[in-house]
Amino acid sequence: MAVPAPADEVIWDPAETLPRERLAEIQLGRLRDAVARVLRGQPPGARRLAAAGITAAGDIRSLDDLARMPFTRKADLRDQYPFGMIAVDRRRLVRVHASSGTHGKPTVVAYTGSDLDAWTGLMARCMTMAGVRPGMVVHNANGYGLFTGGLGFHQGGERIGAMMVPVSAGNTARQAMLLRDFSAEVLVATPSYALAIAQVLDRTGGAAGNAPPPRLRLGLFGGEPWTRAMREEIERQLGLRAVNFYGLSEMYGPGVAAECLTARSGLHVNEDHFLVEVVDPAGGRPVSPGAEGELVFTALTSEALPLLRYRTGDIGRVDPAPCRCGRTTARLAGLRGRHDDMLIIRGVNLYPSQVEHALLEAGGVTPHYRVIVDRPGALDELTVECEPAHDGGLPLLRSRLEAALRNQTGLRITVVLVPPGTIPRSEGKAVRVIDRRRAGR
Ligand code: DLL
Repeated sequence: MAVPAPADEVIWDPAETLPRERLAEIQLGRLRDAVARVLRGQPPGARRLAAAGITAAGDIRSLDDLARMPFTRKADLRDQYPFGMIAVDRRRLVRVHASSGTHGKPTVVAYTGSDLDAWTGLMARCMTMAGVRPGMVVHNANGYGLFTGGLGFHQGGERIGAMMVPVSAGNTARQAMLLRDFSAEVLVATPSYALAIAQVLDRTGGAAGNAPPPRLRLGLFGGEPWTRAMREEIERQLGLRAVNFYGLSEMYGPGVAAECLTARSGLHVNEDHFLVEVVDPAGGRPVSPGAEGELVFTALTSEALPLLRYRTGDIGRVDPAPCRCGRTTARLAGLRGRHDDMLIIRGVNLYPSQVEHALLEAGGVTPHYRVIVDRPGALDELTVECEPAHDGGLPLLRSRLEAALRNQTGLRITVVLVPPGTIPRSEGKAVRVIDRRRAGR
């Protein structure tokens, strides 16, 4: 049962509150269109559909037919680098973006004019749901360039009628100055960069009485996994309310899902543009409803890059329960990072987010940390580097952190306390894991 939206809730697009049956009708129509675009313009996708017995859009009779379609993977984009998966005439493309790959070449994505318009609308929708309103000053510290986090938020904010400050990432001391001088109300950044900015504000403010910027009240953060404890830390340091944004370049960029400020409990998926499935990362079979697994998205509206059943590698859950904000869309929960980032240490699965959770819950350290994996002999060894928040009591702090890590992960992990400021600060997506096993050192 849908819940009526609270009187002060602003809904950007009626699609956010549709009855589920109406949403499913729209999804089915758009899925057929997406299949038609693949059959017409994306030869590798069309071949795979044909092998699964789908040669015309009319072969899709219900949303259940999605399960008949083969998956698309990141490797398909890599094999077809840079433009082989683009389904329209190259002259119709008006923009490219890319995400830095772990395998050398980036993953390249492209947009037609109508794709940009749809993406901008989705960002306006998500930013509205997160509390951005016309006239607000929005400081965007996501990198402008091939990363979708810069221009994605930029376009969405402008469409709302907010005043976008396109600072981009880097030069952190200047970020602090501009945040204050322009009276920013909203900060957009990756969570790890938000922390780096907070640190500079703290250092340059303090006695002058101007840290953090007094009007700052909202943070739109995403692009990398972050724990609840990290959120609390960022909120405490910057004096704002943090809202989680999720997306990936292959599905336009940010704007796939975001939290509403009203509940901040799970990220509403824009299901009229993206079909979401959750599958077992090993076999690809659907998990039982509400269970954790790999998120798989189908791009329903993209003209340039209609990816069907795209395996994101991201682990999370989908909660279909109606939200008290009045939206009827399902919500992503438990986002804990990419399956590829999971370390297997002496047979135990470990996500960097578990380390983050243990460290911040235990307290006494700054929120900057690195996980170092090494194999000095026959067995893997894990070291966590972190910075003490205060002087003194270091041996005690160290054993307390090691106990917390052991409790959280079941593994014996050595803690190395390094001088404050030693852990490299991120300006975008933080690199948390240094794996020395494969490097041959
Ligand atoms: O990171 C798009 C984005 C920018 C989303 C800014 C939100 C805010 P890519 O560079 O292609 O696109 O990286 C996508 O980042 O598959 C996840 O692994 C990870 N990721 C993004 N948002 C979150 C999040 C952008 N809120 C990849 N929580 C995705 C956890 C996230 N992981």
